[in-house]
Amino acid sequence: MPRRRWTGPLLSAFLLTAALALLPTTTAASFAAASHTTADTTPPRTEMAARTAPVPLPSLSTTTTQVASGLRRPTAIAAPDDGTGRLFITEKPGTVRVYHPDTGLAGTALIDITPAVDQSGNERGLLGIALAPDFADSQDLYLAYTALPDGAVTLARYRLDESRLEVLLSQEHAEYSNHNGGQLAFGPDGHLYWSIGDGGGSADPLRAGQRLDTLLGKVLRIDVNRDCAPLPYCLPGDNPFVGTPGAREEIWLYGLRNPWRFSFDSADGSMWIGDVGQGRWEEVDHLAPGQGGLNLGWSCYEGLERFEGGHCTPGETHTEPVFTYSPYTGGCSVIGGHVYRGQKYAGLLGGTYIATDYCSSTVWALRPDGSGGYSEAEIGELPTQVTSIGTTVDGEFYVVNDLPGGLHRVSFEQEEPACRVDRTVQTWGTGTTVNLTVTNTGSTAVNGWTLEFPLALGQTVVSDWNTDLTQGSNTIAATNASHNAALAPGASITLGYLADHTGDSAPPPRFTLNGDACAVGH
Ligand SMILES: [Ca+2]
Repeated sequence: MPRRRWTGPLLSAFLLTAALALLPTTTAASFAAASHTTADTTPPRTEMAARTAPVPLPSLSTTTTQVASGLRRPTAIAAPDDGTGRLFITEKPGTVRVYHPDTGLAGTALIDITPAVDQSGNERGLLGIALAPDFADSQDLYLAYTALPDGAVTLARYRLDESRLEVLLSQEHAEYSNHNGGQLAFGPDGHLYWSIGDGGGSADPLRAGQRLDTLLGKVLRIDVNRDCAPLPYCLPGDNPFVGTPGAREEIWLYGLRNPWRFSFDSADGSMWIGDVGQGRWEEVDHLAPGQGGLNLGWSCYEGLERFEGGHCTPGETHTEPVFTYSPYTGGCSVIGGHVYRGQKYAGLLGGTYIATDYCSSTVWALRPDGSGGYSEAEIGELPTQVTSIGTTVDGEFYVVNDLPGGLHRVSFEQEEPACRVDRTVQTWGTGTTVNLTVTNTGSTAVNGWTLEFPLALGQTVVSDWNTDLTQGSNTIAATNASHNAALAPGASITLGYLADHTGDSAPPPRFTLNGDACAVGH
C-alpha cells in the first residue's frame, strides 16, 4: 500500500495575478493540453511545415533579450515596411512609441491620441495597430481603441503626415469594460480585419457571440482602400453575410469571446486566432485562407466543451479549435502569436505557430502533424505578462509585456531535453489511470529523481505505483521508489497513478525531472 499524503487540489495564488490580467478569465481551472481535433476548415499545409521545420517541437527552446523598458502598458507591435527598421508600439493610454535596434526607444511619442481614448478599467485603451500596406507612401495607419466618453470600441484611420484621426467604425460597448478585442491586421486580400470581444461581463450576457445583428463577439472584414458613402469604408461583396436580412455585413467570423490577438500566416494566408476563454478552456483556432462565415462556437462552446449556461442556436455548425488548454495550473489568458516565417530560425521553426499566455508565460509551438492533426510542445517561457507577440518586416519576433513595460527580442535554439515522458491514459466515469514512462534522454546517469507535474482541475490522486507521490495544491511531486532510483542514459522506468476526476480527465501536459523540463510524448 503506497503512502498517501495528498492534500487535495487547492486554487493557487495565481488568482492574484489573474486579477491583474489584461484579458482576465473569471475563475481558475486546471491546465492541461486537450485533444487537438482538426476542424474541416483546417488548411492542408502539412507538406510545407514538414519541409521547412524538421526539428521536432520538443527540441526547441525559447530565450528573450530585453531591449527596451519604460513603456506604459504596451499592447501591440507593428513594423512599417518603409526601410527604416523601426517598430511601432502602442501604449494603453493612447500613445504610439518608436523603437529602433540602433537607437532604442524614442522618448517622445510618435502618435498621441490620449484625448480620444477611454483607458478606464484594466482592458480599455489603445489596443491595436495596423499599418496600411502602402504605409511608406500614404503614411496611413489604423488604430483600435476604446473611445471617450462611453467606451465604444472604435476603429480609426490615422494620417501620420497630418496627425489626423478619422473614425471609421465604432461599436457601443458601454455596459462592461472587459472583452474589447482589439486586434487589427490586413489580410492577404488587402482587406482590414478587426476583432471585437463579446461585450464583456461573464458568460456572454448580451448573447453577442451567436447573434449576427451586432459587431460584438466577431472578427470583421472591411475594405478601407475605398469609401462607399455614407460609409467611410466599403463592404467587400464576398463578405459572408452581405444581403443576409438583419445581419451586420461587416462580419467575417462569429462565435468569439475575446479574440485579443489573431494573425495571418504570411506564407499561406491562413488565419490563427487566440480566443480568450472564460474559466475552463483557452483556445487557438486555425482557419483556411478565405474562410469567412464560420461560427467559432462561443457561447455555445468554450473550447471543445459545451459551455454551461451558454447560448446555442439549433442547427449551427461550430468550427473547433486546434489547440486548447485549461488555465488551472498557471495560465489565465491566451495571447495569440504568429507563424514563424523569418530567416534566422527558419531551419528550427519555419512554419511553426507560436503563442503564449499572459499569466503562465508558457511558449507553445503548434504545427500541423502531417496526418490531419496538430503537434504541440511547450518550448520555454517568455517574460511575465506578455500582451503581444509582434514581428519585424523580416518576420523575426519581439514581445511586449504589460506592467513591466518592456520590449524583448525573441530567440530560438535547439536544445535536446534531458528526459522524455510518454503517457498512457485510461479514463472511465469519474476515474482515470495514468502510466508515465520516463526516459533519460540525457548523457548523464540519474541517481534519485523527482518528477513534478500539474493535475487538471478536480483531479485527486487515489493511489500510485513505482513511485512515492505527493499531491500539493495542483502539483504532483513523484519521487523514486527504492527499486527504481537509478536511471542510466537511455533507460526508462514506468510509474503511474489512479485519480478521481470531476469532469476534466486530461493527463498532465508538462513534466520536470529533477527540475529539468522533459519532452512530452503521447
Ligand atoms: Ca471557440
